[in-house]
Amino acid sequence: MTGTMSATILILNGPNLNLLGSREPDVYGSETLAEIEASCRDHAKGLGLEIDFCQSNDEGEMVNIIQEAQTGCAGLIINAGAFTHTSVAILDALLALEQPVVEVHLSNLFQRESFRHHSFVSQAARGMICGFRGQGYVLALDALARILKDKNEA
Ligand code: CA2
Repeated sequence: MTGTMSATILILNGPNLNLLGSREPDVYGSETLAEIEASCRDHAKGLGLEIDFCQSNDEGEMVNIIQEAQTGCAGLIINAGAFTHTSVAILDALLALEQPVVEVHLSNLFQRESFRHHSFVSQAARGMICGFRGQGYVLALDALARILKDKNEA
């Protein structure tokens, strides 16, 4: 990254995350996805980063979005929703991506059903933040900002 242009972080959300705020606030928190996006925008500004925030219910579309992230973004934050536990296609797309990936989940996966304990995404991620509800996205932005800073200084 050169000059005054700031780096863009892609924040990709998977299936059903558009429903946030409406049901299961005890598991996922009461914030809507739009409110989480607003906190991310606010926090990213303080870090000197731009964000591109999106959501898809479609596995193939998520693969396309991850492939497109190879150009034009400096890092990826992903909450792949239920595809976390099922999708080798999303894992393969993430493994092909050169930019750093941070995985986020609203809920603490390890306090939930055993099928949520395994994540394909984790195999391609620098790290995972789970259990902090919407705040996890802000923590992931801090983690990526540090990774990018270290990379630029190397
Ligand atoms: O904790 C997370 O962030 C999850 O990625 C959320 C996924 C779930 O399948 C993962 O195991 C963990 C589901 C998101 C569904 O969100 C809803 C929100 C409100 C009402 C219904 C679903």
